[in-house]
Amino acid sequence: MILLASCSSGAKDSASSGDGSADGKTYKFKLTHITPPSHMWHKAAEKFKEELSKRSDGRIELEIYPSSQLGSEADMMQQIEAGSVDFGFITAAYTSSRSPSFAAWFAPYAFEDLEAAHKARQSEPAKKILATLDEQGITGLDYLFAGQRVMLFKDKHVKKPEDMKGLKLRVTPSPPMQDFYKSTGASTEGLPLPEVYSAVQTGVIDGMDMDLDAAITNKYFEVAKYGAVTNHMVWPAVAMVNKKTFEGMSEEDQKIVRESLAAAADYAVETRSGQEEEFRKELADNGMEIYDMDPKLFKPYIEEFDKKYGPTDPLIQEFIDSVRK
Ligand code: 3HB
Repeated sequence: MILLASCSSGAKDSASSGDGSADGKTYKFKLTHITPPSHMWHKAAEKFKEELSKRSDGRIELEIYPSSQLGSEADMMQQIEAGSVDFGFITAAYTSSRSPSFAAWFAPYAFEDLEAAHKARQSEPAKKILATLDEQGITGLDYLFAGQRVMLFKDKHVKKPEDMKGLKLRVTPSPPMQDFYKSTGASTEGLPLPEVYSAVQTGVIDGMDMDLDAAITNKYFEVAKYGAVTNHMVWPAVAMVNKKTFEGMSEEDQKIVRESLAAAADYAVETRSGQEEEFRKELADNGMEIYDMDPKLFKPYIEEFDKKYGPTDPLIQEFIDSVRK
């Protein structure tokens, strides 16, 4: 951390400034994430920025770099580890490739709704999972949720999991998410978001795992006829910070960071929870057939997931046990 300079992370020692803080430092942090400014995670980042400034009387500033401006999530995590970027909202899907216990979040049908997942983020297993980032020089701070995952299909009206057999579906390159689909007999393509539209349009894939936010912002209703609002998995971003930077802050400032993030996470979930009906309607108004699938139909696939992933990591088992009770 550089003192005084515009940081990633610049901290200005202004102990004599009389601003009433414990050590009076001024920070100019950088935060990176992959989503566009219209996405809930960016809005949450803006809320985080606003709260940091308000709670620190302007001492803690944040510059936000959305839309993968600083590279892929792999690049971003490297930058956070090295300290050239301070904060990141990184998908739990990518984070699980660096720290496998994050796969626990992809236990299918583990949460009644988004609020239940939001509450589970404060559970002991969820906190222990965040702490696994420690050994990489990163402090895992919190989780933020966009909507839950749904299934979009180009031209097949999939009514039960078995109907997915033989379909080629875009699923984020995260082993637990891909395994869930593969267990139904589908094959998976780990395409990044920007490649999905043309892949489904040209028939390279038959459908995709997605969330309603991204379905709307990317206009997938133009290329996929059917939308099953399964809400089968949550979609957390992991809020993380360079460990040395965070540990270099006073306890009081660390508390400001944590409380500002919690306010941003609350804002995201409250806003997003109230939008499901609106999003369903928007997709339907744009010609997509929106429907539900009974979660009970997925029971064997849920059991298969738990049986496969629980034993891979005691933390995953602990998390699954805590959410399935
Ligand atoms: C994705 O499906 O890859 C994705 C979706 C989001 C945000 C980021 C990535 O809503």
